[in-house]
Amino acid sequence: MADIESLLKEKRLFAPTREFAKNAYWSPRQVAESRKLAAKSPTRFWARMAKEHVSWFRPWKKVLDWKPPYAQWFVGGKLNVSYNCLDRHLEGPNAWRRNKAAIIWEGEPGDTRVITYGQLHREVCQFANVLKSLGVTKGDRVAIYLPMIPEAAVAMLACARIGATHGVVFGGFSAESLHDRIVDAGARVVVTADGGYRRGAATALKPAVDEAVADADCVEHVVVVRRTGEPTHMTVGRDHWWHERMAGASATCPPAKLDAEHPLFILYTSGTTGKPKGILHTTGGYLTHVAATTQVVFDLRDDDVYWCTADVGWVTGHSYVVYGPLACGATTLMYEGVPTHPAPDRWWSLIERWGVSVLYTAPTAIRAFVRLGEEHPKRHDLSSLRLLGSVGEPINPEAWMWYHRVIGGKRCPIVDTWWQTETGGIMISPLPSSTPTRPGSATQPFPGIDATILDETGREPKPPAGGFLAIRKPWPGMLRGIWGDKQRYEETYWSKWKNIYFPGDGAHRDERGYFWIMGRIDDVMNVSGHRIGTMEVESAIVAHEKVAEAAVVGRPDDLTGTAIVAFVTPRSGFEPDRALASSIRDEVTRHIGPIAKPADVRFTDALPKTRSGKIMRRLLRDIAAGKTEMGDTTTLEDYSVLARLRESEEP
Ligand code: 7RM
Repeated sequence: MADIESLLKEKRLFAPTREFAKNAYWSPRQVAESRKLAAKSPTRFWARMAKEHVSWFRPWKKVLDWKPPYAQWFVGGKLNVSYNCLDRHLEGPNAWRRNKAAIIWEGEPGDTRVITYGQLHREVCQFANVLKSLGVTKGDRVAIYLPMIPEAAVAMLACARIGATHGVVFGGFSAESLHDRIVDAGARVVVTADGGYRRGAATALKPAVDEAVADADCVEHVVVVRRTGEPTHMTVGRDHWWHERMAGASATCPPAKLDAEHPLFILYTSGTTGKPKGILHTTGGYLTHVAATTQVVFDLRDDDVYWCTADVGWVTGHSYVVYGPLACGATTLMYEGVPTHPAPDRWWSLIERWGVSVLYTAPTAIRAFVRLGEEHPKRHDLSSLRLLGSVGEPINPEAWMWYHRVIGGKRCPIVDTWWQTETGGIMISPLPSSTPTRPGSATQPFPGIDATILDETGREPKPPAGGFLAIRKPWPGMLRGIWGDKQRYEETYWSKWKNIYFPGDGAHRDERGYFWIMGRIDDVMNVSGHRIGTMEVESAIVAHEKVAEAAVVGRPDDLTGTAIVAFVTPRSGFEPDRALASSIRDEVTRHIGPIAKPADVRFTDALPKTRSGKIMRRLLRDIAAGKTEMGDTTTLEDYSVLARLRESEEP
């Protein structure tokens, strides 16, 4: 049952260039040494990372206290995340960073801000004092509901400075979603803005906050950043303008000396059923994991301009826009708006103008750019780029090759990084100086991460083979629980096998032992007894020259148990006709075999996605099965897609 067949045959291998290996933060020798140390003693390896990448006020007494499924890392250690991201870049040997850009920000309308480490430190201290003046103390929760503006990072770091636990809620979520998260976390303060810019227009945020807090008794104050300047209703006594409060705030605020296990943030992630889970992360282990992986996986150096395109409302924004890069003393770029405003080349223009050297983005964005055509990136000088990253979904080999050729100019290594909100940081990824990459594979676990594949009974099949992804040992960035729901934590992640973490993903390991993540296990289809990952069929379909994007699901079938249904978006300029449907089936047969040939090919101009770009296959399954009642659709990016999908049919 557990075997997930891998039918894709991707054999291309891209070795790191000698040039890259020579200059890397971790040379191939250091990679080999780290792997050796981590294999022998993961705790000694992580202790080394904690010493190298994090500054401590007081050293820990014990690296790991593991009472399954509860881990405590760096027990007895004291530190502060905001000190690590700011103060330590202003003193001692790194004092020169005071005037280095910490954040380069560009608003959608084209306004820009460059904030140095010295300035960021000042703003964070001031806002920490604003929070204190509103009665926020250590352990209190603060909700952050902001667009992609620097104040989002300032608010997060200010919470971290005084030991308040933040809960960032993506600015695209509705008032109802915001309400549920505020109430579940018991937030005393909400930090928001009048609005932000998206697709060329000012979109209001404050009305959603007013609605969300109307019957949320826990909320005492709301702080509002003025971003758009649109008329905004303020409730006297409860609501305060950010700029007014900041004007009177002192810029002196000593960082709280916090326990390594002090709660840093709660981030909500939707489960397959029921209400969203508040994933809890703490201080010392989390920072060690994200600082080390940022430095090593992205090969970050002081002269890099690093751009992770994720929103701060998503875990990637926490770990790899804010905490990881700032802990490394790097320059991190933030962009407020959509990739296609005012024109489809906005991202490439940003990269050219700011000299971005490391780009970290999601396959969904890459596929959207493939669809828009190469002429847009081709108009720009992208030669500043030296490393590319991918996260969020399996990247199909077709998109990988396009990223490599068109964006990376065939010279940049690509790190395909697998991880989750729950894991805190990167778990499986190439190390750019050393790992030969294969398009579509996240390759190998990071040192100190004991990842493998297991079957239902906990047996480890010998590669090449498929199975459930499993993490056998605790790691520093792991979630410490689900806020307020111990039982759900134990059941969701720790009940499949004894003392082994189950991420919910299926994976295949090839003859090199490389990992090929097949996505959520609920996305695996069983066709005539063959377990086929949706991702493989999608990869084959997207390899068709006239196809931009595809999502594949199963629907019940009397004969085969499950029949494959493909929802396909053609590239612009190509007719969605019968000839195309039939040549798509041929393409799948050629790449995988007739077993994977879709029974239905339905053309559509858009697919239902979450706001972080993941395809909502659950909804497609309902549509494919002809259901009209949909489950939870609150995370859907664009509601109108559903109606159009229901009408899509085989030509
Ligand atoms: C970082 C993030 C987690 C889920 C995870 C997977 C999928 C993420 C990859 C991937 C294949 C990857 N956090 N996923 N990265 N699948 N290759 N490189 O995305 O909590 O929002 O999602 O995303 O299914 O379980 S998340």
